[in-house]
Amino acid sequence: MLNNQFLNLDVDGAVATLSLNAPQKLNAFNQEMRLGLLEAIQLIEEDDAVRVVIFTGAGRAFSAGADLSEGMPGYDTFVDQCAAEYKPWVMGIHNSSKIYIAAVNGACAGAASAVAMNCDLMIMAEDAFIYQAFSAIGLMPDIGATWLLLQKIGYQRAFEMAIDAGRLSANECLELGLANKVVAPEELMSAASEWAHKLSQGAPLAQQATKSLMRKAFNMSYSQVIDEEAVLQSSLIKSEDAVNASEAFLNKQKPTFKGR
Ligand code: T3D
Repeated sequence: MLNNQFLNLDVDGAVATLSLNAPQKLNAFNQEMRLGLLEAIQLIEEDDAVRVVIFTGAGRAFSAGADLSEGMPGYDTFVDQCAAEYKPWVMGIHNSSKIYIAAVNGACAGAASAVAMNCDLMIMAEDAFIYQAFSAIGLMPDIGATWLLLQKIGYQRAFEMAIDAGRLSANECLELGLANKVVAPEELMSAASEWAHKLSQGAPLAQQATKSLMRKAFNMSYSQVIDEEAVLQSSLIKSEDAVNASEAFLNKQKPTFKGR
């Protein structure tokens, strides 16, 4: 049970929805929210019934990034603050066995852009945008935004976005491959929920193996990836789910996956 005034966590079967909840400040990350996110992501990870997580923001924005009215309460340096209040839960999403879908409504600025890009999938409302707000206030991308932008949109575009406080509309995000889907604002949460429930019916072991390898494949050679795929596939091939799904295919039936 999560008890944090700046976060809502709802679980509906295999789908959890984690909402940032400080709409008056466009869900800017304050300290209590950041510490709550660490707790929320741990709670979700420990819940075996949850397969897919929708990460979104209450009100008219996903999040405006760090709460600029707060500074760094309790820390001398951002190195310490980042290590204690951002990195653990951001890496929690990166390493999670669950699928995270960012459902981006309205502004998604600064640190929040890193959080959304770090999710496994992204659905955006037509009027949403990703905003590299950092340079507008004399900062550089953080919380992994440098790495994420480079990986996703290439050096020239990433550099321009970073140094020129660039904004990408939802449709531009779709074209660039940052977003998977764009929908009407009023359909965002229903479309995210429908997608999440559909994914939660997929093969859990295959989904987990795919995420774990895709999250590290950029640091591996082509040859190493082929070998690692073969190791993971060897164990998937012998799983009850894969054996039953092949049988179901041959019998023209729909498979049911149990994660075994
Ligand atoms: O310090 C550290 O922790 C270092 C770490 C940095 C990581 C970062 O994330 S740096 C980037 C921080 N974020 C920003 O610089 C974005 C600031 N916000 C904006 O540029 C705009 O708000 C938006 C473009 C996102 C949306 O614009 P708009 O016109 O739709 O809304 P608004 O009127 O600017 O904002 C509405 C309210 O939210 C307003 O409060 P008010 O006047 O109604 O009382 C505004 O002050 C507040 N708000 C918006 N963003 C933040 C914020 N309050 C605190 N922190 C914010 N980031």
